[in-house]
Amino acid sequence: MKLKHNVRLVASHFQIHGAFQEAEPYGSGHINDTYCAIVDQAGTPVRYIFQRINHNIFKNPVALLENIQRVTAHLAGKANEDVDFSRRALTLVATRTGEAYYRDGEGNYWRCYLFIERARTYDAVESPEQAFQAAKAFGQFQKMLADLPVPRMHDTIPDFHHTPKRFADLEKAIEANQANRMSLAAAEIDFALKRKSICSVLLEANLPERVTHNDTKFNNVMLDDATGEGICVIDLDTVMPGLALYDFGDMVRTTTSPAKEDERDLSEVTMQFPMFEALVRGYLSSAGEFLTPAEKKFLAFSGKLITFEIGLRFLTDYLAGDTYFKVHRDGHNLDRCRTQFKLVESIEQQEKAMNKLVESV
Ligand code: ADP
Ligand code: GN1
Ligand code: MG
Repeated sequence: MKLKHNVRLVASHFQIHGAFQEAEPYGSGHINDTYCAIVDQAGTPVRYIFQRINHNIFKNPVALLENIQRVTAHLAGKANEDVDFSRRALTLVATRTGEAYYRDGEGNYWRCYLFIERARTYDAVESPEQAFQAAKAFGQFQKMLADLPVPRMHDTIPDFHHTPKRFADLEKAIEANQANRMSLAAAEIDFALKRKSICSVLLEANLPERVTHNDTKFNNVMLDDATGEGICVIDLDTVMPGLALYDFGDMVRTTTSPAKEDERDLSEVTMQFPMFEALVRGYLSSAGEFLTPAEKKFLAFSGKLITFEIGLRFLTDYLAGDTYFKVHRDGHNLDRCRTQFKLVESIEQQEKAMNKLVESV
C-alpha cells in the first residue's frame, strides 16, 4: 500500500536497531497521522508507533513534546519498580541526534513510541468492567501527575475546554455559514442555542487547576489483553493544566453509550446507567482521595457539559466546512454532532439519578 508519508525514511532518523520492514496507518484518531511500523531486530519483528503531529492544530510542537517528555519521564520514574513498567507509560524513542522529535523536509514533526504489546484500545465500550478499568486508569494518571515539579505545563491548545469560547465559535460559524450548510443543521443549531446557559457552570465553580489529560476518550487508554486492566494512558498531546472534571466528563461522553461516536442510528445512543456507575466507582477508586467535594458534586454534570462541548465542536466544524477533524464521509461531522446531542438528552433525562448515585458512592 502506498502511504501518505515515507515512514521508512522517518524511522531511519530514530534510534532504532534492525531492518525496517513495513508500516501501515494505525488507529482511528481524528487529529494526528499514526503509523505502526515493524522492524526486524535480530530475527524478532518489533513494532513501533510513529506519529506525525498535526501542526495546524498544535501550533507549537516543540513545547508539546517538552510536555510529553516531562510527563513520560515522571510516570516512568513512578513505575520503574514494576517489571512491566515499559507497558505502563509511553516511552519516547529519541532521534539519532538525541531529540524527542524529527522534523522532515516538509516541516512535519514526527515522534516515535515503543509499541505497547498485549493490550489494545476500543472505539466503543463493551462492558461495565471496561468502563471501570478505564476510569481507574485515568484517575491514576491524574494522581501520578499531581506532584509533577514546576514549571507549569505548556498549554498546547489554549482554552481547549473553555466551553463558553467553544459556544462563541459556534455562533461565529453560524454567522459566517462558510460551507452553506446551515439549513442542513437547523435542528442541531436550535438544540445548541437552547443550552447556552450551561457553558460557564464549571468555570464559575472555583475548582482547582490540576495537570489533566483533557482527551480521555475511551480509545485513549489501552486495556491489557489478559487482565482487562487499563494499563497505559496514551495520546498525551493535550496533557496540560485543566480541571479534573473535563477528564471525567469525557469518559462519560465516550464510555457510557454503546454506540460509536459517528453512529447514524441514533436509537443506539444512550447513557447506560451501569456504565456510569462503573465509571464513578473506577474513577473514585483512584482519584477519590484527592478530589474536593465541589469536584465530586459536578461529576454527572461534567459528563453532560463535555458531551455538549464536543457536540458544539463537531457542529462548528461541519458549518465551517470540515477543517479541523478528519472526516471520512459526507456529513461526518454532523453525524458526530448528532450522537453527542442525543447523548446530552439522555443524560438530561437521567441526571437526577446520576447525581444520587454519586452521592451514595
Ligand atoms: P490520535 O491523537 O490521532 O487519536 P493516538 O495517540 O490516540 O492518536 O493513537 C491512535 C491509536 O494508535 C490509538 O488509539 C492506539 O490504538 C494506537 N496507539 C497509539 N500509541 C500506541 C502505542 N504506544 N502502542 C500501541 N498502540 C498505540
Ligand atoms: C480529537 O485526537 P483524538 O481523536 O483522540 C480531539 C478531542 C475530541 C475528540 C473527539 C486535539 O481527539 O478534543 O474530544 O477528537 N483532539 C483535539 O473524538 O482536538
Ligand atoms: Mg487518540
